[in-house]
Amino acid sequence: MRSLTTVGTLLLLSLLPASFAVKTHDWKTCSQSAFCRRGRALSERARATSNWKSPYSIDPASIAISPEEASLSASVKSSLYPDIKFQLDLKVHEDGVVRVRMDEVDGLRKRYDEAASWALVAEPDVSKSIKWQVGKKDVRATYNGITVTVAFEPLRIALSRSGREEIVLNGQGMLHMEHFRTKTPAVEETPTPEGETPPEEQVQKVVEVNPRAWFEGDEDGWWEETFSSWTDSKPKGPESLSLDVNFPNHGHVYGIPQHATRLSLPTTTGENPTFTEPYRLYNADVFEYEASSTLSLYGSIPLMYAHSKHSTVGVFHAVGSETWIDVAHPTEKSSHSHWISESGIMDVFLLPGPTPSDVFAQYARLTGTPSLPPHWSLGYHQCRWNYVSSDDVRSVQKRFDEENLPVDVFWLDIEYSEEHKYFIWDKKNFPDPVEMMKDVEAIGRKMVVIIDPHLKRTSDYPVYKKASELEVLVKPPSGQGEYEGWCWSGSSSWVDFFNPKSWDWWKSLFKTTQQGDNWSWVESSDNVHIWNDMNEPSVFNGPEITMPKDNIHYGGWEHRDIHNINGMLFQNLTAQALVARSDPPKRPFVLTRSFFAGSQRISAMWTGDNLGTWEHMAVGVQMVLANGIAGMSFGGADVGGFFGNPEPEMLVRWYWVGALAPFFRAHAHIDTKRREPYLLDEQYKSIVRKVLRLRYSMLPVWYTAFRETSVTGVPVLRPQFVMFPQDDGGFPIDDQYYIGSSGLLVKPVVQQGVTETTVYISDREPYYDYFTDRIYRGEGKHVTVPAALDQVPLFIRGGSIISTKERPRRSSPLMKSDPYTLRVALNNNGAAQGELYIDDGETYDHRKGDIVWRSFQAERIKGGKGLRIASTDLAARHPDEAVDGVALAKYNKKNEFANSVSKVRVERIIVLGLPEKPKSVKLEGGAALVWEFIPGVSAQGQKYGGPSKLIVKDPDVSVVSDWAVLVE
Ligand code: NBV
Repeated sequence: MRSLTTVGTLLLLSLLPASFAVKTHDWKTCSQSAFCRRGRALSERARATSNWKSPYSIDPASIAISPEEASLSASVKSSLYPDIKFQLDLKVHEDGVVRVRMDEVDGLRKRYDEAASWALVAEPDVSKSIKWQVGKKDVRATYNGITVTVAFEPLRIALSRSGREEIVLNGQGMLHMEHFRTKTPAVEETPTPEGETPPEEQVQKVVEVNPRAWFEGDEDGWWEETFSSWTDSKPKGPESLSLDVNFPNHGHVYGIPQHATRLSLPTTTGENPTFTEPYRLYNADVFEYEASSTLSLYGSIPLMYAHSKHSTVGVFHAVGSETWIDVAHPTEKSSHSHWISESGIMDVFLLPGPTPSDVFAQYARLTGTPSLPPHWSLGYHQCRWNYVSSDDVRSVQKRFDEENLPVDVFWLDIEYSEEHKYFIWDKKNFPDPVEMMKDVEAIGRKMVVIIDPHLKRTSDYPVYKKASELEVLVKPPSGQGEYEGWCWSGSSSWVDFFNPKSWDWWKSLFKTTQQGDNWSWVESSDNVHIWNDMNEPSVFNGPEITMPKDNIHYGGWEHRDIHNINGMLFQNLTAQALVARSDPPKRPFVLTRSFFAGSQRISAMWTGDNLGTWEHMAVGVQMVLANGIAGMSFGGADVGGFFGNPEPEMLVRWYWVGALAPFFRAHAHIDTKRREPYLLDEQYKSIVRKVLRLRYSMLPVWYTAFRETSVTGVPVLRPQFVMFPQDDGGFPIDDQYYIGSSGLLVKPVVQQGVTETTVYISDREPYYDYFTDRIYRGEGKHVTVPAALDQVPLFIRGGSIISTKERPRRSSPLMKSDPYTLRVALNNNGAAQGELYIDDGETYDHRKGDIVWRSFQAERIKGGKGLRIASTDLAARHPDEAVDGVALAKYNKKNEFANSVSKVRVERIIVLGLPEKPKSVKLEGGAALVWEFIPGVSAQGQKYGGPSKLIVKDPDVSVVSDWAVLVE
């Protein structure tokens, strides 16, 4: 059964301009983008000219150093434009990060300089102890083994450690900040009467106002640019910024998501590049995107890491405009990159590392850590475009329950709304939304409902009407009135969230109780959370399916200046609205498609409209890793693939992939066949049930990993180079990863017909198969492991203690009082450790110290062969350690939450790898315990050995108290 609105959507899908069926030719290549073309022309000329030298230099006499702080400023000139002034500012932050800003001074216009104010969590503290020393040829600052050197002529900025250059700006001389100019009067505008020559001063003026450096060629796309049928009016003229960023001693670069490509970024220039186009950062709704490409996707994070055995460093450029980045590896051990942005100042942060954790912490101090998500949002999410009625939702829920398939969240896509007027229920199909939500909430489940940013332009839509009255809609190039574009709702306008006048109003919309005369979403519930789609923004009839760059935002800025930041503001205000909705506030869940640096503070993301193909399944894993190391830890790809009808084998594999990703949601296009797991034949359904149960049993692991990233910024999913930064065998590996600090290693299977696969093991520790306990050892090698459809290669690294909850339930809130199982996987020294974090999972009480944070430690008993397994209070040891980015005011050992779970016990302890059968197992200072011992299987004659296994049954110890079990 399809609703009327659904039919409307299908009609719209078929009516969309042919260009909506986007293929790569619908997206600009670098040579079709004038500023990218100019940037690449510059790099080509620089490379082709043997004595190429940057025209930019510092006037040493202009150097000013702040006496209190490590900040320095200097005038910069380009020999090609002696009359144009630039200013360079450098600051060394408390944590050693270096900020490099450059802007034009006294220019004809102002460059956009607010990207950092949206990305940064706060203005960073500048070091008070580091001093700059001015020399004849350069000025430098030295601290912690690092030297930052700013050479005067040509301008060159280098960060070195122990004498080795780690990051170099303008080392290849490709810095070029296009200054503002006056448009050359067109001949038609000032016609010279026939027979007369133009007055001398007019010719003079034209030449003077618009000089051109020899490498700039003609005025290529300076004042207007046409792509396909769209013309960008470019009223400000050329204002792009080109900069080379080199890593002379690092063979791998990672980051700059989002692209469908390998984690270690393949080359785009140099000899035999993998790709011919630069990586593009320009938030875009790319229909049926390719599984291997440098093409822009929905989100942009201008952050690149460089890695080698000796260090990890990073570069973050706070720029919100379209940016193209070329990558080359001139040698195996060095990397070059060339960044070309359309507008904005230079605002580059050099992150000195030297370890991956240091570099993540440095980036997190700038842009924030991922916020701790509500616990339920780590459960399984069931989505589809669309569940078409409230009864449809109810029957889907019923089928999940009948089949004992756990699920936490049901989602509603755009067809719940009347004529795609978001918030407004289509009452024909959803006559009782509040009742429907209550039915879903009965066992603690939640709903997520979509709110897109396009507002239908009709006065009977209260949301559009109010936005129009408040004059908070994005304006067309004239700066007057409302920009009108085409999206799901037909003729639409978009709120300009850069306008502070929109903020309180947007927040008020989500109130579930009537607010005076103002419209708010009373037909909702505090248990409804939000999905923000199409926020690149996607505009069906706009250039490259987005907003024209010459549209006008608050403050008179053009859309071009803020395009990549735009989606984050929508996501941010929506999350704030959910927080403001209830008192006391609950943690919001917002899923966003578009994102920017800083989005991790606000919400989860997904990789958009993937295809139901094995290639997409594989690249999805790589994309989730790449987004994760750039801050967006809470990510996942649509399970099953958005487009297409995956065969059962593929769907099952995709469930394994999703269950081992931070965000786990199945989703499907409106034209696909229904594919909820209960529809599968029994042989596949039972595997998916096992997968879902695995996910739910591991929720303690996921939540604990999220606590850590919310404090340190170290990503939840950790690729090999992050775990083993000195093992170069792991640097290119992006098809396996570790979950937080848990010691769990995952190798998702993303190929058809596979019964075994290989996994790379870097270190000397034993790796225990999660399901069979078998031991694998690698030490720098790939080992073959079984991988039939009903299993996934998942291993516990020796030395880890994993906490799980093993009782199958229908939703995660039902698991609150369930007991824990601890798996102690001993390392080569016979020891192990792990941790567990719990809080109420919904409110902000954890920021008041209402938490349980335990350490589990297994250590050999001194002098003997025995083992002591102990639980101690980690929070008590670190009472002032930040949780969720906010310092704990006071950790209260007897806090209310801890009391509420004091009866939750550990029901089983499994110890893997004991050298021999113990004589006794007892509680320290207490009773003997019941246990079973299964001896190890020798590796002899077999492919792999299995460890011994001790199962301690119901030690009856509380998860919140200190205890120790003695194995002797
Ligand atoms: O809202 C409809 C879809 C949604 O299901 C999908 O997840 C988004 O990525 N949306 C895109 C718009 C239509 C895509 C063809």
